[in-house]
Amino acid sequence: MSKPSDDSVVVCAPCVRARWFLLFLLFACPALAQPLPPQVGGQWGAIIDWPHVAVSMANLPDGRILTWASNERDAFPGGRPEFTYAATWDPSTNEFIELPHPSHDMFCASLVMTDDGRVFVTGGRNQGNSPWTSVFDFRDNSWTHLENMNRGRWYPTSVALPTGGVFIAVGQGGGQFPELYTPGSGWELLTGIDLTESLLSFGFRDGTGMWPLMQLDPNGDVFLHGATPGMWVLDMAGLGTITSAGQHGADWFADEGTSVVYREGKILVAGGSISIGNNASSAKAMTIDLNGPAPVVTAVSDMNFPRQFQNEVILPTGQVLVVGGNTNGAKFNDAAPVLAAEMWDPDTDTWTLLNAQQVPRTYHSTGMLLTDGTVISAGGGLAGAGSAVNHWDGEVFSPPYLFDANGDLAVRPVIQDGPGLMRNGRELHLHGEPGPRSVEPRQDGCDHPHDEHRLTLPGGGLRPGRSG
Ligand SMILES: [Cu+2]
Repeated sequence: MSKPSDDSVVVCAPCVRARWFLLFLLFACPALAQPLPPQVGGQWGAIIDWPHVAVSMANLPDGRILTWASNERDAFPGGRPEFTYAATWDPSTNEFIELPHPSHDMFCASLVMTDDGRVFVTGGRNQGNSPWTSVFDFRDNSWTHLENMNRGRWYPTSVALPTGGVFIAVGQGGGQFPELYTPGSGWELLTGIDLTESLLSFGFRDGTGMWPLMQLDPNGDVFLHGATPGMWVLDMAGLGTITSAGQHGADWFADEGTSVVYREGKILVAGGSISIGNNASSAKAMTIDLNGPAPVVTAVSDMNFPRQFQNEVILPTGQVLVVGGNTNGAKFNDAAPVLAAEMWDPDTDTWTLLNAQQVPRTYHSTGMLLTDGTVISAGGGLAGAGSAVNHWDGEVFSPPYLFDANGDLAVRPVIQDGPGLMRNGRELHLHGEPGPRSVEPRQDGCDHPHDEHRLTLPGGGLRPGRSG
């Protein structure tokens, strides 16, 4: 008997509602969650107490994770002395080292990793929109001030450039001109790049002009792709130029959604709001391919859940893991969290539902890949003392690839030798057992989730397992 065609299936509104209700029971309601086997749905670990609400997070070259909150561990009052509660966490020992910044409140600053492994932090807010620039050096656990930016910036987006410089744009107080940091010569306003038409004309409502979605393109330029309707290429040469690359045409508003470079020159944008006027979350996603003469935008499958404030993590397999977020799009609000993780496969354009975490990870939550192939999902809140939406904790997720067909921990491949240092554009040679074909030499910063980069190497995926 032939299979009925798709259009022979009548989908009624109550059926759709019933499907959503079942999904909710299975994945959004922890008391009723039916965990999938670990080789199918991954596995969440125990709750790890954290010394503050981890609003910002960076991974360090030695495997530790650096996080921070603001001038309080669970709040961000203005007008205080400049100070930030910060700490490193070592996943291998579960040891925290408190490393507060004594003179820069990095609350909702922007951060990137420089190619020497330092965390480069710009802006924030306390005594006003902050012009401060700080770097954290993992080698001696030090915070150091660099030269101030020309403008104070709160909620800016910064992009690390292959030249070693850092680009930064907008943020509250930042105005229409971005800035370029050049090692040795400091910050310069790029007055050739006026962001009025692309960003500021849309106002700062719902963060439209803050945390713009920006990624490095294959030419070393900055590609601006939202959350406003236009796409733009920003060239740093001289005082900079901005060139329109058309409209992405998305019929949703990706503000407070996520943008990640999942392959060379290919961006995945997912979630955010339904529209500028409707802040409820969207399940929609699209890819933007920057490898040709013009950006190619493709609508891809919807996520299983609408999400906003979620975190996306590029896995060593090249798949994209999505954790947390909420469906109502409300800030400082855990009324409608999405607890189930899901994973997008770029080869098949499918979103696979995974097991549910215990704690809502909504506004001000963070997530990142760890060096052993697991993922940390932490934070959420910073809503003031006693607030139920403050989450001073994190959870580690072991993706399905860490398990064998029986659900036991898989055998971990061993890299036998390789270079201690890898430079942009150079070949990397590794020898390993049982023959890894690609690695994940990435470093990230994550705050309000919007930037993550993956250096893709030709070949398949290294499939790590957990040792011990
Ligand atoms: Cu914030």
